[in-house]
Parts: sequence; structure tokens; C-alpha cells
Amino acid sequence: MRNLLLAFVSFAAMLCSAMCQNSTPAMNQPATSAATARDANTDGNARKWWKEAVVYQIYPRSFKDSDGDGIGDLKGIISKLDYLKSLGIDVIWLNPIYGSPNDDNGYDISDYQAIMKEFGTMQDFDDLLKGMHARGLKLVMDLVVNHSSDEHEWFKQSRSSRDNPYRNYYHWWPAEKGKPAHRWSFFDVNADAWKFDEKTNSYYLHYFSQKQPDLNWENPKVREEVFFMMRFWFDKGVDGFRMDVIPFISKDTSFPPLPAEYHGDYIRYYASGPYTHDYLRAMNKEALSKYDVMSVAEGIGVTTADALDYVAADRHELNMLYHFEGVSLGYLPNSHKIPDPKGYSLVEFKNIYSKWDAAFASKGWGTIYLGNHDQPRMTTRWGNDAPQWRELSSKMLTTFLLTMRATPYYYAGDELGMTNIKFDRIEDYQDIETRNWYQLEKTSGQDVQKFLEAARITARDNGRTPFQWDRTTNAGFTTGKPWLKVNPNSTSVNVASEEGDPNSCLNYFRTMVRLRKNNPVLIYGKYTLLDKDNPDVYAYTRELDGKKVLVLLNFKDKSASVATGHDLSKAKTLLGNYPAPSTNGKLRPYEAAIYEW
Ligand code: TEU
Repeated sequence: MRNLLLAFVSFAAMLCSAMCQNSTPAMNQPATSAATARDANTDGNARKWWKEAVVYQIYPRSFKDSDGDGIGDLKGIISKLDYLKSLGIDVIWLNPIYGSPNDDNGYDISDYQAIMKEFGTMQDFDDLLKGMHARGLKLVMDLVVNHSSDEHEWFKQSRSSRDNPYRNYYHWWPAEKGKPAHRWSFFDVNADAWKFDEKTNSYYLHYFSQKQPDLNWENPKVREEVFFMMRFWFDKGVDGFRMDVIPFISKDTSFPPLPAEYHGDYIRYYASGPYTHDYLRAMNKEALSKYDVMSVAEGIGVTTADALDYVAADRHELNMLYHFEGVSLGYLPNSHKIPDPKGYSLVEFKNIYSKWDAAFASKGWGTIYLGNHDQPRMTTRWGNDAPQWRELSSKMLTTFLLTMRATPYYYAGDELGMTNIKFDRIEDYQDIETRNWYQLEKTSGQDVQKFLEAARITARDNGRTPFQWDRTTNAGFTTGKPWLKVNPNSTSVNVASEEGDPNSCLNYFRTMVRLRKNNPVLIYGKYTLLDKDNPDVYAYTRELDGKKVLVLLNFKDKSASVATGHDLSKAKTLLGNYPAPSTNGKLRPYEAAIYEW
């Protein structure tokens, strides 16, 4: 029960910490603080390819299966390169494709320099990279180095004896010192991040599952191994890394009881390690800075107060990070992602994205996303997946993502308006997070029905169902049995049927990407929020070099008015999701419209 409570409190605190502007700054900041450095230099408007890019994320397991085993693979992606090119996107981020026993679908890596056998071979990888580069597409890989798999050779050695040379590659706590101070685990059935290992009478640390032991970054050998591995992929030609839970890599290795200021807030504590920025600067020096590549942190636990410490150019660390504040909105406090029955507040939503825009107004650079492999489908979560609103709301959200001053990270399938599958039974879920949280609820006597009800909206597998290519069996994803069920709406929501329809979500996405790429104002232009207390409409302008663009987005399923102070009848309409965009400030349900002066 205690663990469950801690899990609840901690998860809630993660959401809450993301909301707190003035949370405790990272411990042991270096002498030259980011704030001082910030005043001396501005990099916010320096033009870079990765600021102008539209990033498209592919979950390889679910994209396209070429050999009928029910699991997507690299040859499958290769067979769809022309489709990817046709979207107009620039960069493809692939979730992990390395050797892995798949406890967490590739986020548990057993060989960093090999390709997962279900996904293909190194030759397939080389062919994929070549095919992408031939089409002018860049490839960003996932870097998962907070932890490895327990099946990695390093861990096998490490756990074999206390004096093995690899012992210090991981965090061990000898049992004769008693139980270590509690640490919360994301995926453990008891939410306990310490696992007792009989062989050496010690506990090892795993912030995620028991099969994902945390690497010990204090060991210089670990850092060298990681930087070497990064160079290996860069030398092959990859164009960057998305860095999994990178704010967690540095720990206070005395493992004290949770300091009072972090009570109930493990995520913020995990993201405030003493040497995070030293490690990132070393990573920049030893690997990133040697290549023309991009880097983006999964900015878990990072707030607007410390974001620039990661991404201001003069810090020489990373290029971008993505925050959790937006996607954490609208959950009930003290819950495992139980959505508030009242829905989310658009005013809060606008405040969050405006605050994050302001964080990078003169330094650093932002990112924007509403979906990824850890999130439900954006149309279900932030729009409306009822048949009459699915397309309109999906296009409206696409308009938002592609008109903000931040690099868009767009999740495969959202261009089709894919929606949550909404499983009823726990057996249908494959994801370790949902399965283990369910167990945790069950063993502690919670209402599992309520949990399952919430999972229909929030569970990660909703965003991982197979990509919908056409209306044939299994949506054209596989000729075998798909590893995760295909959404029944694939008979109408799929590439083949949307391809030929000029008004489809797919073609709207293509048009929207083109519009962004052809209008630097949509990339670099200053962002100003209008009518900020309007509960229904998100309205903002973007301005650059005398050009002004106004974006109006109705987030509701009813008509709504907006006061922009602009005479829309004098503006040129650039794009809208209704045949003729409104010109009088009265927006139809889920209407999106872009105007220019
Ligand atoms: O995600 C980090 C993370 O904390 C997620 O577990 C997230 O908070 C959760 O899904 C919200 O419900 C990264 C990866 O993106 C994720 O897929 C991995 O499972 C995790 O790290 C461990 O590597």
C-alpha cells in the first residue's frame, strides 16, 4: 500500500512539477550559471536546419511488416520511403531498433551496435539510411543510455560478482548495508526501483522495469562506451539522436533518503542529478560537436526554469528538448493518468504553450508535439474522435503543430487522423506500463475497472496500433498476425482511401507542411497570444520581417467567437479546414484558419 501511495504521489507530482514555474533549480549548478551566460549571447534567431525541419516519428514495430511475422521492420520502412518523401517532412525519428529482448519494446537494449532481429539486419539499416539520404530525408535514432537491458553483456558481467570489472557499470547496493532508501520505479509491479539480486547479495537500481538496470554514468568507462557508440552511428551517417530520459543520467550515488524538497516528486528529483550538465557537455565535446547533427532530449522533469541549461547554444549541450507539461494537462491529481471527466482547460493549454514559447524567445529553440509512442492518439486526447468531428479536429490540431515557433515532432498515423483503439480488456494491452500499473492497482485493492476505463483514453498502446495503409486484412500492415490489434476504423481511415481525396487529413497535412516550409514567418516569426482568456479558441499571430500571420483554432465542438482586433475581411486566407474559412471571427466547430497580411 505504501508503495502504491508513493507511486500515486510521485506520478501526480510529475504532472504537478511540470506545472511549477519556480521549482527548485538543478543541484550543483556550475559556477558560470546559465542565467549569466544567457545575457551575453542570443541564439534564438540563428537559422539552423533542425529548426526548419518537420520531424516525423516512426514506431518501427507498428509501421510496416515485410516478412509476415506481425512485427514492423526496416525493410517495411524501406518499402514506404516514397510515401514518407511525399509527406514533405525532413527528418525521421525512429524509436529504438537495436538488439533487445523487448521487455519495453526496444527501450531495453542488449546490443547498442546491432539491429534487433525482428527488425532486420545491419545491411537493411544501411539500405534504409541510403534510401533516406537519396531522398533528402534525415534519420534520427533513439539514444537509450540511462539504462540498458539486463541481457546486455555489461550487466551479465556486472551481476556475476562484486569484483567483476563491469561491476561499476551499474548501481549496486550491498544488502549487508540494509535496504537502500526507496526509489520509485515507473514500470515495476511494486513501483520499487531496487531489485534484490541473490547472486551477489545486492540490490540494483532500475528506474524503469526490472529488466532495465540504470547505467552508472559516474564511471568514466560508461561515458566512453556511450560516446564511442554514438560516434559509431554518426560515422555511418545518422543525423542525430533523440535522447531517452536523458535528464535522469546523473544520480546522487550515496542514495540518500529522498531530500525533503522532493517529497512526492521523484521525477523532478531524478531530473536534478548533480552532474547532468557535465555529462552532456562531455557528450557534446566527444560526439555531437564533431558532426552536423541534431540532438533532442526527452525533457522529462525539465521546467521552463531550467530548460535553457540544456539547450542554449552557448551551453554546448543539446539543441532541443521536449517537455511533458502540455501532454500532462487534464489528468486527475494523485492518479495513474485518469483523465478529468470535465476535460482539459483550453486556457491552461494556451498558457502552457505560450510559456514554453517565451522560454525560448531569445535563446535556445523549442519543440512541439501532441502525440508520440508514449501518448494516446492526439485526435482522441486533444480533439474529438466522434465520426463527425474526427477529421476536422485532427486537421485543427495539425494546424496548431505546424504553426508554432518550435520544431514540430509529428507522430506517424496522425496525418491520417488515426484514433485510440480503446481496448476493454487488460489482455489486449502489450505495453509493460499498462500491464504493470494494472497489477499494482489490483494487488492494492484499487478499482481496476476505473483504471481500464481511463486506459481507453490514456494508455500508450493506443498510439502504437499498426499503421493503417489500406482496407485489406490488417490494414495492409502485415500478412501475419499483428503484434498489437489493428484499429477497426482502418477500413475507412487509411492511406489508400485518403490519398485520392483532396480533403483528407493526409492531404491537409501535406499542404500544411508545405505552407510552413514556404513561409519562414511560420518557423521563425514572433508568437503573440490573442484573446487569451477565450475558453474555446486558441488565437495567435506570427510576425517576421513585416509579414504577419494570424492563426485561429476552435478547440470545441460548437461554434465560437474570437476577438482578435484584426479585420479579417482584409486578410488573405492561407488555409483552413472548412471549404471557405470564416472571415468574421465566428468559427465553426473545430475550425482552423490561417490568414496573412
Ligand atoms: O519515456 C520516459 C517515461 O517516463 C515514460 O515512461 C512516460 O513517462 C510514460 O510513458 C508516461 O505514461 C521513455 C520512452 O519514451 C518510453 O517509451 C520508455 O518506456 C521509457 O523512457 C523507458 O526507456
